[in-house]
Amino acid sequence: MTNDRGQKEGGSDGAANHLCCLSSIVHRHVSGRLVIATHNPGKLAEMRELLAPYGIDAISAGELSLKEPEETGMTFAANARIKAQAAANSTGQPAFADDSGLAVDALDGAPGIYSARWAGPDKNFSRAMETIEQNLFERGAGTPQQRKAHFVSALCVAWPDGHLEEFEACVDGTLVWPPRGDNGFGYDPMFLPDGQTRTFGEMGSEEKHGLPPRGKGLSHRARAFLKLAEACLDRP
Ligand code: ITT
Repeated sequence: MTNDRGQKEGGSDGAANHLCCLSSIVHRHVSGRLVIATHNPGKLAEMRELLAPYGIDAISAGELSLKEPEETGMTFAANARIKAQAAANSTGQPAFADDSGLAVDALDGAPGIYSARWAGPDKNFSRAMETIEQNLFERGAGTPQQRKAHFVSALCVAWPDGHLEEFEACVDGTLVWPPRGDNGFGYDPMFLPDGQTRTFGEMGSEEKHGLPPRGKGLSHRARAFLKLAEACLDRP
């Protein structure tokens, strides 16, 4: 049996299982030019910052006038794959995509994969945060314990030959109201990561990423990126 990455899986045959284990640990190295398959300027800036120390020549979907594919997946990983594969196929170059969002426990994981859509066509995240707050109010979620949430980031690098590298991570936190800080993007001003006193909106990007050597990765995107870097990038 092969999975959707073209890798062998399952089966009772010992050799096949051995192959399966090997294929899952053999990662493809990322070097040279990488298309950043996002149309979100906040995300683009963060992805560029994360890649900067690795000597990757990053070019954005916007600079290449790539069309935004429809995100029809039901998971973050599926949507990251759709975006990376669409960009790799239309440019003939490896492409890097992030699908991410905010999952609120008291809202049964909403907005989740629909986090961008809650901001409407004009991408109004003040309104999206108000919508979340209104929903929390209607559910009587007032205490910090009732306002737990996590950000998720699924990263995918896709090559035109079909090879995929996929990584996912999250960061837990609490939603504050009113929102605090003007830094970052999206829902950052209402997200207070566990163990911190400042929201992502109050942090500079260095603090939000929390990368080594000072940190172990703080934001969902930085944590997923560290997994990618470990598997596919040369040490800076
Ligand atoms: P692309 O698909 O072009 O990359 P997008 O904004 O539509 O851009 P997503 O579908 O992944 O991207 O939507 C994720 C949304 O979740 C995004 O618009 C943000 O509002 C929110 N989000 C993700 N990561 C975030 C972060 O680090 N800080 C704040 N909000 C974030």
